[in-house]
Amino acid sequence: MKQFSFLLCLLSVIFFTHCEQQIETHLEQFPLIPIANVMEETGSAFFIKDNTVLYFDEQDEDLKRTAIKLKSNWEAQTNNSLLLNEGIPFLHSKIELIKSDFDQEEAYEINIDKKAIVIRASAASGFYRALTSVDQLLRFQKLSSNLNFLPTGVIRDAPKYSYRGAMLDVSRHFFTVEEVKQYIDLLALYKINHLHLHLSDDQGWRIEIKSWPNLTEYGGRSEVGGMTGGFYTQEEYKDLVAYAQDRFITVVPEIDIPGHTNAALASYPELNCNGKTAELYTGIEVGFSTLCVDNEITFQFLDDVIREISAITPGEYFHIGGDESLSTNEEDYIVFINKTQDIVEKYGKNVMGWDEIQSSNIKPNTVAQYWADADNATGALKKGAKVLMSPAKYAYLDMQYDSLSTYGLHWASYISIKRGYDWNPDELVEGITGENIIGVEAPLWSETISNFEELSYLAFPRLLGYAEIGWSKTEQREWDTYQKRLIEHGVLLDSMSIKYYHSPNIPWKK
Ligand code: TNX
Repeated sequence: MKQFSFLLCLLSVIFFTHCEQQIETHLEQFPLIPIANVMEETGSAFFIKDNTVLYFDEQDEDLKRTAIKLKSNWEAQTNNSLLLNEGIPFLHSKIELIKSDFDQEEAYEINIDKKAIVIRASAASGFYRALTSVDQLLRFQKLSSNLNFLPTGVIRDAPKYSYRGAMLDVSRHFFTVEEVKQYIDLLALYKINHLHLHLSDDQGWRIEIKSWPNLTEYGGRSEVGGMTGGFYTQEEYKDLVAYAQDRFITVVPEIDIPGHTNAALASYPELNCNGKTAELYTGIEVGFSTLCVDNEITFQFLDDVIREISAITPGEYFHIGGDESLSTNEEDYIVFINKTQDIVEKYGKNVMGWDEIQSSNIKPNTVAQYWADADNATGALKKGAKVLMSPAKYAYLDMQYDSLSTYGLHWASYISIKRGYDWNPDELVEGITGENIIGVEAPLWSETISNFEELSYLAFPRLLGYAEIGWSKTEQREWDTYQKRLIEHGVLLDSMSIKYYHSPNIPWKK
């Protein structure tokens, strides 16, 4: 019998087919994060060989773009070449990209059988999300030193929410373009599709405004604890936006007004009610600064800032902050938000703002970002707006894990990895459910962190949980099975040299 199968194998080698077909595989056990809606295994293996051929319609730009990405990732992960629409079909195994109808742009399906991998989606973003699943499959196979095959079966997947975001505060401490790009790569791996950049605050102004150069020349020089700071030129910002866009991540710029404006007030005396420049600020108090509603120039300033940033921002949202304006009186606050939303509209964007903005006459296309006050969130709904869920008690990446955490604050809560994962946006605030919620965003304020390693400590691994809350169906989410997958992602993060927080509550692999 043995001799017979040896002979058979030899014969099949001669005829270019494979001998390894006996391997038993378990696609369903793959630790995908976010977990897919459907994963069904068929138990065999697709063998990864040199010269696999990727078939796609070259007339279709979405498919072309997908093919180029898949080729470079496949070759980097597997060390095997992937040919684009060339070679002899029945000699080589194949991958195929096919446009099909799906209800959602980001939906996709991956069919793996012994001879072929077929990826279907209706849009480039759907194909991209499929590629990140393939990427995780390849990475985990590699980690198990089995990267000569992939398990067969079907993955059918689509996001729960259309908006899955991460916010990074680059004002309290500045993060370089390279650091932000590194963060973007990781957001992409977990199917996050929005990066909200908190570009201005009391401690520093971080984006070049050509008509108001002192904002960055002077107001960009400070940060919490000192005078290093930094800022992005418009060219650098455009580069970041393009880098994110290439990963189907939309950048949402935030200019926080009317409070949180000390850096601007320190840069231009005319923005202050008393006409005197403020001092640069390097502490971490909030609520002491405000723009001056009575100065005509204030609204010229806002017009210039919003015009310049909107012109280099392809995404639909402009975030105007609006939080903790404790030094602005209520009437002035309402004037500020009302006038500023008109400017945002004039430059073709939709307003996003922290939940406080609902006290003004917000428009139905506004998104209120719920962080602290449930009444504000429901108030926004009454005005026809939608809500983005960022509850500080569950979703703030800058909250400490526990009282021993090296970095972070704890004014809202300690947020263990489990607490960060184990909540449901649809059930958190009475009256705010499904269709009122555009999605989930995990903000990372940077009072206590100043470089990528410190950022990683707070963001990882909790960010993976927010990615799953935003993408996966509630019925699919369950802490015990999530924890098992998370442990595998600990190994994956290690392999990428990402220093995540090794919570002692989780039995990580050594
Ligand atoms: C509250 S959340 C703030 C930020 C701070 C953060 C620290 C929000 C809209 N405002 O200004 O950085 O707490 O956790």
